[in-house]
Amino acid sequence: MPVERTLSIIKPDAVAKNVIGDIIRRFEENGLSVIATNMTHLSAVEAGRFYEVHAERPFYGDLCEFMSSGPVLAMVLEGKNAITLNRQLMGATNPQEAESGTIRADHADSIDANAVHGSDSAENAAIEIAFFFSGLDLHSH
Ligand code: IDP
Ligand code: MG
Repeated sequence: MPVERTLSIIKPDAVAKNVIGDIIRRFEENGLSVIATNMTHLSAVEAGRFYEVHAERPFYGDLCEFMSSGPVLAMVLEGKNAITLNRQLMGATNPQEAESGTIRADHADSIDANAVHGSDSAENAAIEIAFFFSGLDLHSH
């Protein structure tokens, strides 16, 4: 399995619930390393740029408002099969459909306030990592 990098975001709902540590523990216990972090509070415009692929979806406005409602923790995760592994640890977008033991099953309240973001492909991981980080900020270990 290839070593990959992926972007994870702990969303405003999970930051507010004080479960940053629990989420990072799951990543580390499953073989992913945190190689960059950035706690930031996105503006609605910045959230809109990040989620531009969803601009035509009916929930886009609500999504941008939610993602700019409080601080988030953006991270780069590195490890074997990191993109798919992170998506597995996250669980389904709708927490009611998320497998038990996943981050969203345990910490998400609804399909919009769903605790975490994770890149869905290698191409999007590269774009999303570059949105938050420069190459100088990535520290493999
Ligand atoms: P993902 O986060 O599991 O990759 P996407 O389909 O890429 O899911 O959607 C991006 C984000 O948009 C979701 O995490 C969720 O916060 C929000 N979202 C997706 N579908 C809906 C919906 O039907 N209603 C409200 N919000 C949604
Ligand atoms: Mg997505």
